[in-house]
Amino acid sequence: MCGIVGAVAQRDVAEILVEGLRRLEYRGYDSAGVAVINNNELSRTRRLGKVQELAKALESNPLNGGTGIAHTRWATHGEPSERNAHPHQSQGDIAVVHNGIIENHQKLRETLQGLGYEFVSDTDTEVICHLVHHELKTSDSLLTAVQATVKQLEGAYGTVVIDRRDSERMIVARSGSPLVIGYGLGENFVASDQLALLPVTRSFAFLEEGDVAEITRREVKIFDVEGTQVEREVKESEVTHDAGDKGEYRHYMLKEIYEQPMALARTIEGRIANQQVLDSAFGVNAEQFLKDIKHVQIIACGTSYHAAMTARYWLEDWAGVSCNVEIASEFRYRKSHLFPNSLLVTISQSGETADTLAALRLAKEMGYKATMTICNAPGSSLVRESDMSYLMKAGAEIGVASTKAFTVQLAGLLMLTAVIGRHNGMSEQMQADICTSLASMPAKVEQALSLDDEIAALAEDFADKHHSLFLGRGDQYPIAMEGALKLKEISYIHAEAYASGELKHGPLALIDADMPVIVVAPNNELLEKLKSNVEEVRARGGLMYVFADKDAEFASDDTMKVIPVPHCDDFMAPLIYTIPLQLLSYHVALIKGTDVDQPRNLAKSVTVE
Ligand code: HGA
Repeated sequence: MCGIVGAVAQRDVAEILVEGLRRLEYRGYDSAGVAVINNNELSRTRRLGKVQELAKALESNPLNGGTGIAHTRWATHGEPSERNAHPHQSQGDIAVVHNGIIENHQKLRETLQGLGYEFVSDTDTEVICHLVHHELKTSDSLLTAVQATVKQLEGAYGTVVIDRRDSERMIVARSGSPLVIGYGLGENFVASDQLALLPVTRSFAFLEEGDVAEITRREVKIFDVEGTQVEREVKESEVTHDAGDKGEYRHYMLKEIYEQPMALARTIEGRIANQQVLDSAFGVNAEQFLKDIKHVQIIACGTSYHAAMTARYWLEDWAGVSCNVEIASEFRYRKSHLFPNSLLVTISQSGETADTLAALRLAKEMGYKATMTICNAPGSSLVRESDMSYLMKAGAEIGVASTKAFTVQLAGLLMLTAVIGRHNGMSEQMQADICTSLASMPAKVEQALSLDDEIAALAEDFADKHHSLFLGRGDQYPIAMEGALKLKEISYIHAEAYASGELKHGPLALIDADMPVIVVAPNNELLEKLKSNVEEVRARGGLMYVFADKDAEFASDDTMKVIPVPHCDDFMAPLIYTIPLQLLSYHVALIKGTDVDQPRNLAKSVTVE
């Protein structure tokens, strides 16, 4: 969330900074701003709204200067407004951008006000720039002033500080919110994600928790939490897919929905041999970690949580281990019980999800036998801090509503089921069947995508609706949850998901002709039970949209539209039934005219708790 970009160069950097913000905009888009130092003066431009508004302002009034910082915001403290947009300033000397939340901001604000500092925004961030300004009165450098400042901050921050009187450097600090340094030729950069800097460099070093760094054109000095100078490995970026471009697609979300066959094929490739999923899919030492696992605890948020919920059915049904799934923000703040031989699995597209990362750190303290992450970002904090990682090869996901990351997570979790199953006596036949299913997923997803036109027509029915209900059973229940989440995220239609056996325990009361009911109905062992639930809805005048296997024998009539989904096996069914639900939410959002890629109030890569 929120995007940070900073640069120290000999050339003017404003354009580089704004291009960086464009690439990070999906992480926050309520306001944007840039500040540069020119001839020892700070100039700043901020705008409410998207980066495009900032770019327009800079076109008419360009900013010159070789040292600068920029930010695209997802507000946590203070409404989205120009006044609250970053960079924030102190006394016209110091400028600061910040991702995260300063939890003790109120107390610091009062202290600083007592010292004569006047606050002009409602943000927690503003305390940082005044504190740095104050500390500079007794520090010998900007670096030491920032080091003294961060010692007083509670909460989370990725922050970049510049001082107009010292225009050759920027000081950056990380605690709980990621920052990456980009090394150029005679110029250096910082950003909250390497994606922002790909046009200017491919050499990156990730800061670790507690690091403070001093960046000049020629040099980067990094200090750890104790203040000791340290080296952080500089690596060439593995990001091959430059996601800056939507290509022929109208939205990133649609592009990413259509990329799923390719993303799945890439992710599965090289991870199966002799009809078995290789332990090495989860890292070099995975076999040693995985062989005695008897319990799996999965932690995730949002869409990743739905992938985890699906995997719980698989791990318990097929791999013979017990499995609990919990939302990260709940897990981290309660006492949970550690079962013997437990594996902790985190799932996160970005690898930086603040709650999930905190849950991982807690689990390590608790003594889990091993930790694993399923993640789409190779250098991310979750990957670096876990014993094992399953790297999804989905490519950058820019649409705020996750699509391809979800289906690739499901493929990874099915692979994990096969590997843990093998260590717990899963038959060779079942392992081979899973491998066959994995190999045929890309083609089957392609078939499901051909439902696009039919679903676009169906979406018209939803344009005037305010509520909807999604139903599924077994491992399709989390798919119903994911379908409901997609619809609410991008079309703002209230959508709830229920395990259909629960209908009679309450939600049936909601059924009427204004409440469309979406049902996912593969031809599995729960089909007859599901059919009874469908009849319960029909008997109460509900309007249903049933995504069903052609052999499931549902027929369209006045109260029910049946959309035939390509026949598929049980291993891939949750993944395949996800596709039409993604398309449905996309087309409903198009009709409603909402901002598909950047829905209101949301942002990608949730780096605040
Ligand atoms: N707390 C700061 C930064 C918010 C943020 O990092 N969002 O992802 C603010 O509200 O401006």
